[in-house]
Amino acid sequence: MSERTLVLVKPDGVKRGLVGEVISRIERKGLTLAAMDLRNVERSVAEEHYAEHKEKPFFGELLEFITSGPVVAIAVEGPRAITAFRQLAGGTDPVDKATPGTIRGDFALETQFNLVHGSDSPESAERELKLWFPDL
Ligand code: RTP
Ligand code: MG
Repeated sequence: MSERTLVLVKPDGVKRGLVGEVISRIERKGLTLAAMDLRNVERSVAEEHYAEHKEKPFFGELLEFITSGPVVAIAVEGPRAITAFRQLAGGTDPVDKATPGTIRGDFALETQFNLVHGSDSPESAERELKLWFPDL
C-alpha cells in the first residue's frame, strides 16, 4: 500500500546545491514525487510545522533557520514512504546518529544544519502535507 510523506530540503541544503542529490536518492530508492515546490517559508507556517518543539530551547533558532532562505517542499509517495525516507535521511545528529550512506551522514556535520526534514509518522505526514500542500 502506498503512502505519502512530506520532505523538505532545508535552507542549508538549497544553499549548498544539494537539491538534486536529495531528489536523486529519493528516486533511486524507488519513491516518486507527487508534488514539489521551491518556496520561502512564512513564519506562521514554520511555527505550525515545528509546533511539537514549541517548548524546546532551540525553537527560536529553528524558526530563524527554516525561514532564512528558500526550501524545497516535496510530497514523496511510495510503499512505506515515511519510514523509507527517514532511513534515507539518517538520524537527527549528522555525526553521532546518522551513518555514512545516509543524506545527513554523507553531507552534514551539525544537528541544526541537517539538510532535510521527513515526516516521522502517518499522523505527522497527514498534518504536514495539509499544511504544505493543501490542494494535493
Ligand atoms: P526534522 O523534524 O527536521 O525532520 O528532524 P528530526 O525529526 O530528525 O528531528 P526533530 O527532533 O524533529 O528536530 C527538528 C529539527 O530541529 C533541529 N534541532 N536542533 N539544537 C538542537 O539541539 C536541535 N535539536 C533539533 C534540527 O534541525 C532538527 O532536524
Ligand atoms: Mg522531526
